[in-house]
Amino acid sequence: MEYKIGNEKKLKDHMENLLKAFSSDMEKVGNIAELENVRIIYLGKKSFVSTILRSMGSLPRTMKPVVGKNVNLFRIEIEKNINLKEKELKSIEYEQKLKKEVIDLSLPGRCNTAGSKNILTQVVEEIEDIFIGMGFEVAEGPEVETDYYNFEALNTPEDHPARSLHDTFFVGGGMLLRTQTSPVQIRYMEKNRPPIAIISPGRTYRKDYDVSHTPMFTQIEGLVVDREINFGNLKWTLEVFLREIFGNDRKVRFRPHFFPFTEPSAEVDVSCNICNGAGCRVCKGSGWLEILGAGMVDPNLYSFVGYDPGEYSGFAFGVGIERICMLKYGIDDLRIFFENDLRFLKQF
Ligand code: 2NL
Repeated sequence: MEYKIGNEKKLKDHMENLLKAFSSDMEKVGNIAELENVRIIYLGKKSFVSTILRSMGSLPRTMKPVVGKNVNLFRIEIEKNINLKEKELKSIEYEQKLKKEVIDLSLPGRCNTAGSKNILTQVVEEIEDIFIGMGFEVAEGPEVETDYYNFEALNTPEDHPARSLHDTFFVGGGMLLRTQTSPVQIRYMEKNRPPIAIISPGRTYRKDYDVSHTPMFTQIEGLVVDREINFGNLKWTLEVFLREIFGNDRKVRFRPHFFPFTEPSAEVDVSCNICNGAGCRVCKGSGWLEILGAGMVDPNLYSFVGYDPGEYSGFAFGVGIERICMLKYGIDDLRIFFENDLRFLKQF
């Protein structure tokens, strides 16, 4: 935009024309991008304002204050209008954005369902808490075991049915999947001297599959060894445990049994909570539910871990968690614990 400065009148006329053109350009502006174009035309590097201010140095001395004052007023007027317009456009754009992004508060929210612990884990933790409350420690160990820890050190002779290929998963290299968690307790006794009171929860494995057996199941074993531990201590401990888990009104009874690793041994029943002892389908008419196996640790075992059987005695027990869960919650098929059906799992 070439411009020759004449006198003050000519300069003012020119600026008046420019302002008119500016006003009509501004009327056509509909958005920020268009406003930016107008700003470049009237205030940019090649604009009248910039060109004339750049050439101030070459003006006659008398003209300098005149041009400077008028052009600056002109520039301020243009800037004021552009800034006003910018504010206005921004608020319009903001309003439009708000209208477009309107939130419908009546729409249903996105649901994040929280996961939960498997019922078996919940029951294991409940049992752990009961025994921790009685001064027990929780011990854990490997699921892949040696024949020594799973059988030999547990007084299970070579020809015992529990050692047959039928029951045990052998994984090669002389290793097997533990059939109970007692190996954990043998390992614990090797490393610790009495007094000891431990429980060992964990997964165990046997080749079995029907409504009351799965090839993997969860077991908690317990072991107490000290001076003068007797069968009365075992009875009291298990009665406290069973009343805590099944309710205070349940009766507990001990029946003679056999295990290779305890002598004497017992199976322990609680009174049936469904028929209250009268006899029903769940307790098969007996009024009692078989819950766990237990006994006094066979003194032979102490020779494997270096305890003196003349000095120490102890008791041990083993309980299947799936069975506890089934009886506690009235579940009649054990396999459902491992099928990962959310309709089942979500109930707990
Ligand atoms: C059952 C029976 C039982 C044991 C496990 C045990 C462990 C050691 C020494 C002696 Cl280290 N005994 N464990 C004792 C009696 C019974 O489990 O029916 N389990 C489901």
